[in-house]
Amino acid sequence: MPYASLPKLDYPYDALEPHIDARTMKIHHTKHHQTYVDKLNAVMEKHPELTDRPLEQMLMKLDSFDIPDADKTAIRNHGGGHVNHSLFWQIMGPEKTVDTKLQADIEATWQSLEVFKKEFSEKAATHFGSGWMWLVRNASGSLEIRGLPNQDSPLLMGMTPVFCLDVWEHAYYLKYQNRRADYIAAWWNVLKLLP
Ligand code: MN3
Repeated sequence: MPYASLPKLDYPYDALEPHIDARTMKIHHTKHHQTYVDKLNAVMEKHPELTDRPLEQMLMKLDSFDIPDADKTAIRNHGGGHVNHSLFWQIMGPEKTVDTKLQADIEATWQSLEVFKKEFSEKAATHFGSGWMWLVRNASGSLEIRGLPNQDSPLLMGMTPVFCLDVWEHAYYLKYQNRRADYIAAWWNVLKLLP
């Protein structure tokens, strides 16, 4: 049994059209996400003593493991890639299933949903290079917008992921090319948690 496997999507690849196109979804899921799963499994095969641990717990305690630094980096990158994409597929959908508690928390923290979306969108549009924009809960439970590089998970920093937006070029380039801001604007339509 491999440590990790590619999760199935709850919707077909074309379900997020026209905002995210079917070809991007299929390549993103079956090629990019699968590669993170495969490379995570490859490093975990070297450490059978760790395989009874959930990935989230490993990312939270990565520094404490007595394994080579290169293997920690592989778990950070490929394990992060696996948990980040797994969450990304779940927080999107063809129909809204609004989390009213989350919406109220956002409105209490940012005054309004519009102010929050504007700040999140601007940070996502200007995030340098490959990475993700996150809504997280920090250690004291407050909501924060955080941009993280590469496939770094907020779990590495003791933060709890709420939702995330993939701003790697592979997430949007086929449809949007260099127009990352257009991809971000369209993405709010398929983030199912917020109206
Ligand atoms: Mn991606």
